[in-house]
Amino acid sequence: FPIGELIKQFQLTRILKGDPQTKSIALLGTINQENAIVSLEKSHFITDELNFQLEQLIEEIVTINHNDIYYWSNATLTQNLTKLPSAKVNLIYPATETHIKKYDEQKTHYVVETPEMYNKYVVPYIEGMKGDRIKWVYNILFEGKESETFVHHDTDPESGFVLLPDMKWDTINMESLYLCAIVNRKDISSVRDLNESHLPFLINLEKVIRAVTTQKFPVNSDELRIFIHYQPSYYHFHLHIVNIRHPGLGDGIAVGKAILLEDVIENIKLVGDYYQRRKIGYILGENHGLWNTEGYREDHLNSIKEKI
Ligand code: M7G
Repeated sequence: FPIGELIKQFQLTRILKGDPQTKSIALLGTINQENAIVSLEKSHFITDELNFQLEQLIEEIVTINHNDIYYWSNATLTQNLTKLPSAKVNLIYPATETHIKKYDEQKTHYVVETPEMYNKYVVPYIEGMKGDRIKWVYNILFEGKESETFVHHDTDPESGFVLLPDMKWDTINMESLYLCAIVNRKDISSVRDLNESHLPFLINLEKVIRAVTTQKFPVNSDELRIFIHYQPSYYHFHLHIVNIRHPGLGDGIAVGKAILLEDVIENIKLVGDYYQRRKIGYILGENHGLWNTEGYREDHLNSIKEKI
């Protein structure tokens, strides 16, 4: 597995973003003169492994100070690559401009997208974002990539999908369980494409995901958050399946980005063309391709005018 070799060659260009809340950092650099992004995230505690033996968890400890009944200190923790890893390290190499922009620190805006804005700006944007950018999706669906990790694979071209560990998950800590379901069909780019004709498909998807996930992992059905993103990074229909205890990295689970699958189903049940007719609000970074599309910003400002 070459990631260690690649990381050794990594030459730092600059820090893209650091987040003390998630204890993560994203670095831009080069490997063999090509751009690379390394993201590091410190691991959460795995309590069942430790069995709550504090002395096993703490390797070295030094007092900072104490006052009355209060003590504070710094410590190093026991770590173990297979059972107690100290960090999760992800690499994108070679990284494209789109990747760099996505991981870079940037100002964000709450955009209210009208159906007209969707047709005018988002549809052409989506077309440009297919192809090479979702190669990893087709690798999983049709080329057997990551197949050793599949939790579920139904090859039916209409109703089938793959359920597998998301690259955000360390695959060890159940509290941060994060799976990704990728559908075989290629005709759904985002929630905007979903209507009443998709109801049986979506209902079945949710049912199978819940059944398989709870069978395979020590998690109950009412401990799962199943959602999609709008705007997603990749315009091939997929779902995020996450332990409700996990607040997620960054804004992945925040309103203004995540939409519960159940909400999608219920909304479409009530109004078949709900997602074609309504305005949809979302948080968008200034580096996003849409924000930099001619006319988009003006239309966004017009669409929020009535709210101010
Ligand atoms: P998204 O909502 O399109 O974008 O979700 P986001 O990255 O802004 O959340 C795509 C999901 O697929 C994310 O949760 C990614 O972590 C995950 N993902 C992306 N890639 C490139 C891979 C991959 O190659 N393998 C796996 N297993 N998951 C991936």
